Amino acid sequence: MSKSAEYIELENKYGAHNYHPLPVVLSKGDGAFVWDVDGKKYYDFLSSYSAVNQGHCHPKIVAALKQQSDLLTLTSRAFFNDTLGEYEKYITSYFGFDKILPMNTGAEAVETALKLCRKWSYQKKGLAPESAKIIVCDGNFHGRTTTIISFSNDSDARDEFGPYTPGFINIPYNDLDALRDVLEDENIAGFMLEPIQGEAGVFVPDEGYLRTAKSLCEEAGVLFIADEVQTGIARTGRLLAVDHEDVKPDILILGKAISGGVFPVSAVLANNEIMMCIRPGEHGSTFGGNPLANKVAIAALEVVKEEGLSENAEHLGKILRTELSNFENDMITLVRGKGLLNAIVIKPKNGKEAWDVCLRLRDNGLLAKPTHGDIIRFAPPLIITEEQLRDCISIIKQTILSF
Ligand code: IF1
Repeated sequence: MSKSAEYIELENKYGAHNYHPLPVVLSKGDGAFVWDVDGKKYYDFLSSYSAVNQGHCHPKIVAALKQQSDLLTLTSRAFFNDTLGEYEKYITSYFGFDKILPMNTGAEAVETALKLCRKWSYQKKGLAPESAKIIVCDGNFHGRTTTIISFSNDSDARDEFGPYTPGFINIPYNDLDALRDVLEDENIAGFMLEPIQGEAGVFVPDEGYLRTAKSLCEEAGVLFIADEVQTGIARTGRLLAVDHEDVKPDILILGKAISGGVFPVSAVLANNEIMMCIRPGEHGSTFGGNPLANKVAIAALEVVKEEGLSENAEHLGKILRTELSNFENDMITLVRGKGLLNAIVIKPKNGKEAWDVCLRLRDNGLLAKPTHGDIIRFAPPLIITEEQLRDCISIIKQTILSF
C-alpha cells in the first residue's frame, strides 16, 4: 500500500466522514506550494479556503507564533495580559473601528455578530424582547453552527439538524427590491451578507449592490453586517471586499487569513454605540484573544501591507480571468471572480466533470476542489508571482484540453 493510501486509511478508519477530500496527502507547505508525502510538489489553488492568503508557513507569522509560545500561550479573559490591548489597538486602527471582540473561528465570529446585533436592537433600537429579525441571503454560507445552518438553504448543511433557530428572513442575493420590501418590517435588526458569496460559487453581486444595500439599511435603522471571513484580508484585490464600493459596515466579521492560516483567529469589529451593548459576563470564549492569536494576527496583518497583497491579487486576478475567458475550450462555461477569489463552471464532457478535472489538475501539479458539483474555485495564495500564476494557467489549459 502506498504511503498516501496508508494515511487515507487512517483518516477513514478513525475520523468522522464529514468531508470528502481530494485523494492527496500533504505534509509540507511553503508560500504558494504544498508537497505530498511522496515529495510531489503542487500549486495550492484553494489556499485552505482563503485562510493562507499570505502563503503557507509565512516565516514572519511562524516566527511570531514560535516567539510567543515560549512566553505565554493562554491566560483566558479572567485576567489581563500584555498582548491583547496591543492587538486590539492595532487591529481597530487597521480596519477603522472603535472596538474588537476577539474570537477563534469564523462561525464563532458570525454568532457573535448576530448576538451583538440582537442586543443592539433591544437596547438601542428599542425592539420588543425576542422580536429581532435578521435578514440573510439565499445561497449564504456563514459557518456550521446550529443557528447559522438554521438560515442556510443548502440541504447538505441544514437537513436533519433541526429544530432550527428562529428570527431570520431569507431574501435573494443581489436583489435590492427584495431588500427594500423586507426592510418595511419594523422588527428588522440587521442585514448580514457576504460581499461576494464564496461557497455559492464566487457569486459577485452587481456594481452598486453593496453601497445601495448599506444606504437602505441606514435609512431603515438596520445594521449592515459584512461577513468578510473569506473575502477579506486582500483576497478580492482590496483589503476588504466592501472597499470596492467604499462601504463601511456597522459590524465587520473577519477570520481565516487574519492569522495567515497559522492559528485559529477571528474577530468582530464595531464602533462603541454597538459594541458597548455587550457588558461583562454576557459573551466570551476560553481562547478568544489569546496571546498566540494576538501576536500571530498582528504579524499576518503586517504581511498583507508589507507585501502589497491586495495590489497583487487585483493585478493577477485580472490576468487569470482574462486568460481563462479567452481560452477556447468546451468545458469551461463561465469564469467569474474578483481579485484572486475566482471560480470556473465546468460542463461535463464524455462523463467527466469538475471532480475529474480536479483529479487531473492534481496529477499535473495543481490542487483545487470543486464546490456544488460543477464549480471549481481558483484561489491561490496572494503572494503568488505573475510567473507562477502563468505557469498555473498553462497547467489549467493543458488539463482541460486533455479531456
Ligand atoms: C467548511 C468556503 C465553505 C465562510 C464565511 C464564515 C465561515 C466560512 C463566508 C465559517 C467558512 C469554510 C468552511 C469550510 C469550507 C469553507 C467554505 F466557502 F470557504 F469554501 F464551507 F463555504 N463565513 N468557510 O466561508 O468560518 O467557522 O469555518 O472558521 O465548513 O466546509 P469557520
